[in-house]
Amino acid sequence: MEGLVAHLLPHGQIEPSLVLRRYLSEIRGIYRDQEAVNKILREEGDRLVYEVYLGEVPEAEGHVAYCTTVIYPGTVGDEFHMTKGHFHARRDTAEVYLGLRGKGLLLLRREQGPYQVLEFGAGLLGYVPPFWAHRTVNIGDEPLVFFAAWPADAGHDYVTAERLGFGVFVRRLLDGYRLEEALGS
Ligand code: S6P
Ligand code: ZN
Repeated sequence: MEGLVAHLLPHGQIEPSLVLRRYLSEIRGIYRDQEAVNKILREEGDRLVYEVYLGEVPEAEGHVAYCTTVIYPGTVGDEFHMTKGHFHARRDTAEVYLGLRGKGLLLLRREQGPYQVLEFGAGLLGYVPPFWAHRTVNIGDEPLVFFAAWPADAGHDYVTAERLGFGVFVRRLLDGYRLEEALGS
């Protein structure tokens, strides 16, 4: 491929890019309160939780993949909107996040060992080391928007991340959030 310059638009979209939209019905398994999921689907219909604007780069060794993620504000029960979360299929690959807008948390965990919770958002740069699964949570009242770059041949393993979870639930409080340890993490 040739070099390119893409546009970063005011709401965080990249142009050109491939847009992935994650709706609640598709990612419902990440939420603890399935009754709350059912209630939303029944009363409001499906809900757009987050979007990914993926740069058009070959998934091949040597390339750097990049995207922006826009997580809309909201809760499901008392849990905040968040990404599905994943390990990289090639575990020895890292990733860099740059917060562009909003307020969030970066949840990290290894397959064995402790988890980590980092405050992340506009003006902050997050580093996900090799071997750590990662999930982002929007704990604010506006979209959480961030840019990410990672080795393009890393691949994504959602299955292991779903099976292990991230060790904590992030619950909304009137004036912020509370972390609640998940059983068996
Ligand atoms: C890709 C990177 C992010 C996420 C995006 C959505 O390696 O970590 O671009 O893909 O934030 O999260 P998820 O867990 O649904 O892929
Ligand atoms: Zn990743």
